[in-house]
Amino acid sequence: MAEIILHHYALSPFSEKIRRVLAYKGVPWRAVEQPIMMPKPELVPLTGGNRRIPAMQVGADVYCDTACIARRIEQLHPERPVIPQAAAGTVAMIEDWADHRLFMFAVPPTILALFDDLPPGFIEDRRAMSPGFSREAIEAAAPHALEQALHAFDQLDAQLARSPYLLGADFTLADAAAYHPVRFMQNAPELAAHVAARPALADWCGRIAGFGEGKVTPLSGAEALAAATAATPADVDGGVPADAPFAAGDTVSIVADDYGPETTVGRLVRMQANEVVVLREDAAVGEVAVHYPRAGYVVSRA
Ligand SMILES: N[C@@H](CCC(=O)N[C@@H](CS)C(=O)NCC(=O)O)C(=O)O
Repeated sequence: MAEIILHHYALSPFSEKIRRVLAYKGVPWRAVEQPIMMPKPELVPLTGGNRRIPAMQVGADVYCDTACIARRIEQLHPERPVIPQAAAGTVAMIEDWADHRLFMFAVPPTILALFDDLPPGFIEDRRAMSPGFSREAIEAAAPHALEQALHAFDQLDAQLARSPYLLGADFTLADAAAYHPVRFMQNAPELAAHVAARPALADWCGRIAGFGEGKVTPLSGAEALAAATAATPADVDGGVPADAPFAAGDTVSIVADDYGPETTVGRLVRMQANEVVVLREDAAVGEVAVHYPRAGYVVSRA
């Protein structure tokens, strides 16, 4: 089986969600360090447009969005499951809350606290993804966002006082999703104090951090592109059901419904309840299959 290549950067909260899953499972992976801002010339040839981090590559199959990435990892490496079958729906609902709601509460206070350490051009770069993103907007949003994040911390703390992980005795993807916004806030000492003040939440963070960095070895962006060029898409079965809004072979475009206007355009090969897959040709890497979750993405005829 081709190796798992994660395109990430250290500070990326969503990458941390996936790094925790890989570390928990003990799955070996290769890490490509991507820039924190555009341009990303060793990522975009793989995704066809999407700049968001992380992206996972397995040969010439490219998985965008952590919801899609986590489910493919679980399929490839079912040992030490993080999406137990009997709780798959609950996991997905907590994941959606954490990735979209808790994360959006974590961003303003954390960015404000770290503002002076941000690289030059960061705000302008992120404004291209989220119109209106500015220091003034962050300052205006931060008090309410922090209050909401602390309310979520209280809920997590109360639950974790009753069970080591959110769904019981074992770590699941629900924990990975709820952990990454909390971990992101811990980068600011004044926000980390809010975690430390909640004993069950702090212990849970310590347990998840304690998985360690996992079996990771670095890979250059050029090597990752070469791996895609050398491979052919392997995860493209499943087809498109007759009642789907598109037919196999239709050219469609895929774009996130929250932030980041970049689109991926390709020929539809799979459209299932949870996943949409297109094939596209790229001058740099040849044919690649690009995978997205259905949830959170708009698919339209290109
Ligand atoms: N829903 C996406 C969100 C990904 C996301 O927002 N990633 C951030 C980094 S943690 C990002 O791409 N920021 C812009 C960038 O890195 O260029 C997922 O689950 O993967």
